[in-house]
This record gives sequence, structure tokens and C-alpha cells, in this order.
Amino acid sequence: MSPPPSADAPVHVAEVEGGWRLPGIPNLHSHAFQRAMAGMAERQSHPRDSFWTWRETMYRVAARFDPDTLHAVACQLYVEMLEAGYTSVCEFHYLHHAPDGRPYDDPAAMSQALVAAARETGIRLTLLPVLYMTGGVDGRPLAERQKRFGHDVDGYLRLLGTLQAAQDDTLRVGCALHSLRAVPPDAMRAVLAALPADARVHIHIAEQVGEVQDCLAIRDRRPVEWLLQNAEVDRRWTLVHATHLNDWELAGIAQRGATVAICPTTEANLGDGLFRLRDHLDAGGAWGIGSDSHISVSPVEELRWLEYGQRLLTRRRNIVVSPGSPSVGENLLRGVQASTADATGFEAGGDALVLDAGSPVLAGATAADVVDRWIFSGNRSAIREVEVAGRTLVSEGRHASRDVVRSRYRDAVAVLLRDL
Ligand code: NGQ
Ligand code: ZN
Repeated sequence: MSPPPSADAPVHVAEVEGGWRLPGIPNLHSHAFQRAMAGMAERQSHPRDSFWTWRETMYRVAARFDPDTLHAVACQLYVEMLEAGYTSVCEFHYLHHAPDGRPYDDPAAMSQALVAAARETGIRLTLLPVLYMTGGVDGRPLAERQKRFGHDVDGYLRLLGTLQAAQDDTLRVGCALHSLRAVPPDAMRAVLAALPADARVHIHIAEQVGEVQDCLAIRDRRPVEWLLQNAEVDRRWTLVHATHLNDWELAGIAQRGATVAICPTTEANLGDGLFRLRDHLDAGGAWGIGSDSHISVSPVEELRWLEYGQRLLTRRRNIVVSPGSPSVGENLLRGVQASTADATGFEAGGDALVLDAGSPVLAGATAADVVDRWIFSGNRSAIREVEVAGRTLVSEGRHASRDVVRSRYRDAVAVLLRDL
């Protein structure tokens, strides 16, 4: 692996005819199917609603998908991502089998639906098939609704092998461990030992206080502490959420060079807590953003709320700054660029978006303030064009397939939500 780009490198902002050209933004964490339930878990279902009651709603929707509906929903989502300025996506994919847990005739059918959606819409895809084996850190068996997520180690490695053979310029295949709740230690070791040396590894970790407590009770270690002591975590690793960290864990993540995928809107929506961003930056830690459950599909909103969370917490302003670099917007974009290659397997800077200089939020902008203006003002997208791997996919703010994709999505959602 090449050395990581410095988080102090300049952000490449170029003035072009009628606009401002910036590097594309990687989306480090997505569960595509959850796009179909965005906004549908916002009614009380229990006197003390939580992440865990939300998960029950999510499982009900997850049980409805087949390869066709997953493809239709993923196409809609990827069009929305591209129009919003995300040029690559890490898909943390665990809806592998039929709802009763039996593999499809083609065991990779659900993965292939995501690959097809990425190819059709043009977004770069880092596909992360998820290993999911148990229903809790105590090793209990999968619950009925989790059966379609499950694999044994051999079946999982076969799936990975099939998908790796299809890798090309816009498709990378890595490995995801769902969480310490879902992957027993021996299985984790077996899978990690079988991966190609450059494979990226993503894992959900320490998102909820409850899982920190369970891990302490059963493994006598906090989740990140356990992981750092039991796996060779390094720059190939992306830790998703990592919300609840003590000082030792925080320092360890930065020192190993792992990226933290922070998903500010989902973490807020699910009541997770706030990532210790300022401490992580001070430790030299790498980070990026993900839209995760897709209640928002906008890098602007993720980055804005990443900064705002810290402002609310500290009652200060302009938190993500660095010596000699006072622009919060530029520091945010620089952070995201610096982790791109390590987290996604794609080089940073290959893709671009062009902001419309005629957009009211950018009136009078200069190279020095255009990024701040883009991220911190208004709600209407200022994106005019998006290019991935040399192809212009979005022009005048619209993806070329927006209409077809949208009508297929409506039909798919009607099927998915029928009598839910
Ligand atoms: C997921 N999502 O896998 O979709 C999880 C919820 C779980 C987030 N953690 C399920 N945001 O963690 O068990
Ligand atoms: Zn997730």
C-alpha cells in the first residue's frame, strides 16, 4: 500500500467554466436495502424506543427483499448518491439468502444485484459481503429473522472467491465482519487468515453502550479493546461507528492507522452517541463518512452534522480545524480524501464533482471559501456534474437514468411494503 495522503495536503479545488471542481466523495458505509424504509421507523413502537426496537422494524423490511427488489432499491439509492456527490460506496451487505435462510440457486444472487446496480448507475462499488454467524456476543444461534444473513466460514469464503473474480476498475471486493456480536473469535481468525493481503476489512463496533457492556461481561474486554488485542488491525481496516471509546482504544485506533467510518445522521437517528472526533483528530486518526441507513443521502449533511455534533457538545465553534488551516469545510474534505484509498481500495482523486458557480449559495465565492460555502449554507444541492472513472454520470444535477430508475423503485417499494 502506498503511504496515506496527509490530512494536511491541500484540497484540490479548481475553478472551471461556470463552476468549481472538487474531488468526489467516498461513502464508507451503506446498507442499500435500508433506503426503502427511510422515514418509516419514526413512530413510537415501544415506551422506551431504542436502537434495538428500530432493529425489529428494520428486520421486518429486510425479510421482504429478493434480488429484483434489492436491485431496484440499490439503483435508486446509487443515483441519489451520485447526484449528491458520492462517487464510490462501500456496501456492507448481509442479505445473502432467501428469507428462510436457504441459499438462492446462485448463492451470490443478492451480491450480484448490488454489482448490477453499481454498474448500471456508474458508481464505484467496494462490495463487502458480511460474515454473520451468531445472534449475540455470547454465541447464541441466529434468530429467525437473522437466518438469511448467515454463513459458515467455508460458504462465506466461497462467496468471497466468486465475487473477487469479478473485480475491475470500478469494483473492489473486501470483507466485512458484521460485529463482535455476530462473529465468533475462531471464525474471525479463520476468515482473516484466508484473505488476500490487500483486502479491506470493515466491522461495526462499539456503536451502542449495550454492546460494550455485553462484551465486557462475556469477554472481559471492551469491543475495540478486544479487537485490537485479537486482530492485526491496521490501515486495511475500517471501524464503523466506534462511538464508545476509552482513551486507550482511541489512541490504539489512530496508532494502527485504521479508518473510522462515522455516520452522523444515522448515529443521531438511532440514538448512538457522539464519536470523539476532536480527540481522534488530535491523535492523528483517519476517518470518513457513511450514509449507513440512508435517512439522509448527502455528504453535505453528514459533514455538517459531524461538525455540529462537536459544537453542540463543546459549546464552541469551528472544531475541525488544523494548524495553518482555519477552514472547517476544507479540513472536512481533506479528512475524507485522506482515508479514501485505505478504506475503499480505490485511489482518491480519480473522480470529481462540479459545483454550479451560478448557485445562490456560491454567489461571490472564491477558491478560499467555496468549500465552506458548499458545506455550510443552504439545502439545495449546488452540484452540477459528477464524473466517475472518466464518465460524466450527472449533468445539470440529474443522473442520466433518474427517471427510469425512479419508476422501477416505486414499483419495488409497493411490493416491499404491501401489508407490512
Ligand atoms: C445493520 N445498522 O447491520 O444494519 C446495523 C443494525 C445490528 C447499524 N448499526 C443491526 N447502524 O447492528 O445488529
Ligand atoms: Zn451499518
